[in-house]
Amino acid sequence: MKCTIRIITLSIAAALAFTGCGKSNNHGPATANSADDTGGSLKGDFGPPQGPDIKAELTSPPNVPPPTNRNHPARVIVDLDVIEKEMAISEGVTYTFWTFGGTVPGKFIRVRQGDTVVFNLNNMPDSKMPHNIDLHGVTGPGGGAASSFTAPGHTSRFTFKALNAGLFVYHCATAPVGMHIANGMYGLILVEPPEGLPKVDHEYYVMQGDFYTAGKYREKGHQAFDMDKAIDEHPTYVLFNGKEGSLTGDNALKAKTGETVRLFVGNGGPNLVSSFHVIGEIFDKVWFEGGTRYQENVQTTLIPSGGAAIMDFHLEVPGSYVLVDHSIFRAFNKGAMAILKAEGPDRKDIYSGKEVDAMYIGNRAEPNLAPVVDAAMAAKAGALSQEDQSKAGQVLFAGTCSTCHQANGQGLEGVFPPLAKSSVLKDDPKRIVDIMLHGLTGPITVNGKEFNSVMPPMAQLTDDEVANIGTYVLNSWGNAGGRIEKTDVARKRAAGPSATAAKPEH
Ligand code: HEC
Ligand SMILES: [Cu+2]
Repeated sequence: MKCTIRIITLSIAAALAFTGCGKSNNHGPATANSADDTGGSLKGDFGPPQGPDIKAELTSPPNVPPPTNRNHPARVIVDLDVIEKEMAISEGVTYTFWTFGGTVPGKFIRVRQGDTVVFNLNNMPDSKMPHNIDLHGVTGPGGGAASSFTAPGHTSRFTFKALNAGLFVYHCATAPVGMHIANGMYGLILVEPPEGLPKVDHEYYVMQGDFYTAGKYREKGHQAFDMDKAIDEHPTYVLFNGKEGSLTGDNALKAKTGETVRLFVGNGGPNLVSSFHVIGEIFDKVWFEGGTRYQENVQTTLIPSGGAAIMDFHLEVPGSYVLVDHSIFRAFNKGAMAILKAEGPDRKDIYSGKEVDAMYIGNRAEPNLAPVVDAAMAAKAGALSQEDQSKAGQVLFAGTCSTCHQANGQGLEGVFPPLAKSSVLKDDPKRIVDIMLHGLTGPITVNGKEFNSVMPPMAQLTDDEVANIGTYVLNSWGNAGGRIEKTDVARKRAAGPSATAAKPEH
């Protein structure tokens, strides 16, 4: 069977004679690439370690350690600290993460196939929990888990030989395992094939994870882990590198046109499978599932929970490329978005231009939510002013409403009604709350002109957000002023769709 596939491939390519069959491809069907050009290798023990011990260079995301550049197996010492710490998960939202090395995902580890890895796991004295590590690149029961179980203030050591090349996930496997992973305890270890990977200009480390907080998406303040949401697989956040905005705005990944970029992408889960995609790019090569073979010319690659993939692509056209989980609500409503910024001269022959990124992703790429956080802090201190609310509302309006009603509130002739000097809001200012929560359909006359279209409900907004947007709109563009309080919103939300809001269609 393998033989037949091989013959077909060859005959299409160049009508070559029946030669290759049998001597190669004993570990998978032939694809466009043969065993010779994948940089691939079989399971292998290349003998005892040679030369002096090497201390592994570990990097924090999105950085990747340099290639090992070795032609022999070595003894490599890995020192990894387990640190429990509070960090931002979104603007103005904190979460107590459990980490390998102080970041989510944990430190990137890079070794060579055949290396003997001596692994020291140090659990910080101020940790509250015991932890351990299961590396998917380990051959042996538990992947290191039992041997590395470490109480707070203790250190464990175990040694393994990296027999298989590939990109592997590691994670904590201490009970409750799901909770340890959901709190950020995962990372990647690359076991290079003996000959290394093809050279590229940039290598980056990106890892997806799903998070379960007691509060809603972007609800401010410190958020606790929510076990019920985790069991139900209903994440509040789906993130790259543990924080909304970790790879957008000033933190975007960078490259130049004419360069080749390699992404090492892992998925820590604990629950979701990622449909990983880069908007506006095609992966030239994907080492799917982090294995030895690559697929070519791929749009979206599936990365299972506890899996990884390597993708290479060449940059031709300058601009912002958006990395997303193409299960797309996760990108726009749960944070699964990162940016790769490519600089260089225009290539109008390949792409005409007209930057539409801003319309596509709204404010989600820019970490400019500071006024929103300020308003949340003020509200907490009991000193929220109408001014604070308006400033926060302006930022939220830009991200949520301006696509249709436009940044200047003028709407679009015949399609989206104006919010500026709105006659609807003049008659009933608080109706804006109903409209945001429940949407609006059917004929409506605004400033003497009739509209008959659909505004979808914006139920994903928190009560604070609705109050702030409403206050902003009422105090902008010649509207009559006034203020929407959070309690107004809570009341309307509890009351359900009123007569003024969208009615379900029958
Ligand atoms: C996807 C496009 C879209 C988005 C996004 C949107 N709206 Fe609307 N909005 C509409 C449409 C269409 C109507 C008219 C619906 C109809 O014909 O019944 C409307 C009507 C309104 C009205 C009543 C008419 C008027 O002009 O005063 C208000 C108020 C309003 N929207 C506020 C908002 C606010 C605030 C947001 C952001 C939270 C928002 N909209 C987001 C499309 C949108
Ligand atoms: Cu743990």
